[in-house]
Amino acid sequence: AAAPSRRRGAFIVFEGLDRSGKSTQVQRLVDALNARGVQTKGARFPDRTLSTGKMIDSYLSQKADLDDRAIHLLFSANRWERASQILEDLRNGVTVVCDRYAFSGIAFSAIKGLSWNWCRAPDVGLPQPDLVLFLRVSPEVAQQRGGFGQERYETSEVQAKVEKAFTKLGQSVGKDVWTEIDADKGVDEVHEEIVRRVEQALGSEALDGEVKKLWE
Ligand code: Z5A
Ligand code: MG
Repeated sequence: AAAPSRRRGAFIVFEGLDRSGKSTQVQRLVDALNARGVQTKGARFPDRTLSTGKMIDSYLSQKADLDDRAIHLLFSANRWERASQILEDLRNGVTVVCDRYAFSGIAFSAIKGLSWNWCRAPDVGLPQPDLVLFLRVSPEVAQQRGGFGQERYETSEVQAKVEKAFTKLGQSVGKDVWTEIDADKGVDEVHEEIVRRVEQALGSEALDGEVKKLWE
């Protein structure tokens, strides 16, 4: 007998500024989906456990300096190191919820003056998210969640520029994929809003077809 047709998993990405609550909400969503029987795994970028991740970690913690282009390519390579695993999980019906992705890659490099197209090129062809949840936090609220850490990019100047770049990225991928979430609210309220949006994505016909390739 023919095997019953099975829908693939959904690829859900979280983006947002420092302390917008991405890691908190990724964990909440992974737990909530698994609890209701939707097999789900978490992922994160940069993945500091991968070989490229060790160099990225040295750069972010300001132990090492790298050329702007070199670090950009490392962040992209870090995603490619994980891409085949993500694709395999999605094809096996597992939903993948990911903390940051290529949009962070472009935003943080473009603000240094590298061209938009140059920044985008190495990520072309990666698995395309079915849904990007952009957690929008206001600077005042982020400030209340604790001061900036010691890592590179953790300054209000950088965060303000990155915010503009994210807005442009959202406009470039379209409203069916990119959704903004008001992340000034409490953890539970934000989680509920996310679950509503994710339920729509899980019901989409897109999950009957192949995973698309980003920007191809
Ligand atoms: N980067 C790059 O340049 N290129 C790339 O390609 C990629 C990344 C992928 C490290 O990222 C840096 O790498 C990052 C971008 C760059 N630089 N910056 N900025 P990371 O993911 O390792 O670090 P991060 O995400 O920026 O920082 P974060 O502090 O982990 O933020 P978060 O995950 O969004 O927030 P959180 O840990 O869930 O929450 C922060 C605190 O607020 C915590 O105490 C929570 O308990 C609290 N919280 C969370 N939600 C709420 C609500 N709703 N109310 C009240 N309090 C809350
Ligand atoms: Mg985080």
